[in-house]
Amino acid sequence: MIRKQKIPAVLIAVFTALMSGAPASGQQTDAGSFPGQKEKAPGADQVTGATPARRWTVTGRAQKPAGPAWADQAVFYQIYPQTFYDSDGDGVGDLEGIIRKIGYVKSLGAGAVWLNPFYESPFRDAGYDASDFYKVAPRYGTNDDARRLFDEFHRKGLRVIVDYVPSYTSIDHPWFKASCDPKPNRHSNWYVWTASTWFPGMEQYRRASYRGIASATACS
Ligand SMILES: [Ca+2]
Repeated sequence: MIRKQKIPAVLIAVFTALMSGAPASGQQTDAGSFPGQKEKAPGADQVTGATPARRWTVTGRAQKPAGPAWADQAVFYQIYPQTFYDSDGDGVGDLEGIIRKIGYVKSLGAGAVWLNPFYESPFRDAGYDASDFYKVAPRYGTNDDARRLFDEFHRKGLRVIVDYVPSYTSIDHPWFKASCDPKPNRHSNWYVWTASTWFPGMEQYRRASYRGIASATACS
């Protein structure tokens, strides 16, 4: 059986709080519905964490979080490192390639760039499945390259935001591996452990996701 969407419980609680302004945990939010959901059984949209005392409700709604004023009017240029510019000819875009194209990005009128994930990852999910948030994936370069990239963008007057998704990690991340351990430890409840991540009304998405996917076990 596929283990899907292993979400660090602590982090998703924080994320939920940031998005909704609600307390980080231990409080129910208003129930909502998912796209395509025609009817909802009572309590069907509740996600229960690893301990009964910690419960969250996924509403499908979010409020715009507070952010810097400049972001409201900024023109962003999105860069997915892998397919942007390959500086060394190995077939994969890289941070050095991005650095070399800063002038091009600025010439387009952009005032900021949004960098998709460039962290260490097994790349089973386009790099969003980070296995180390503190290390640049070797295919993209080094941590020093990242520092130089930020410095160069700033030197040319462009802002940089990074795509950091703390509510999701690779199954190769040490936190997840520790959470798999049946022996209780500090990471045991960092992920939502459930028999199914699907809710009533989401059958169409479940069928689409499972189509053509072989069975796998995340904890092995
Ligand atoms: Ca390259």
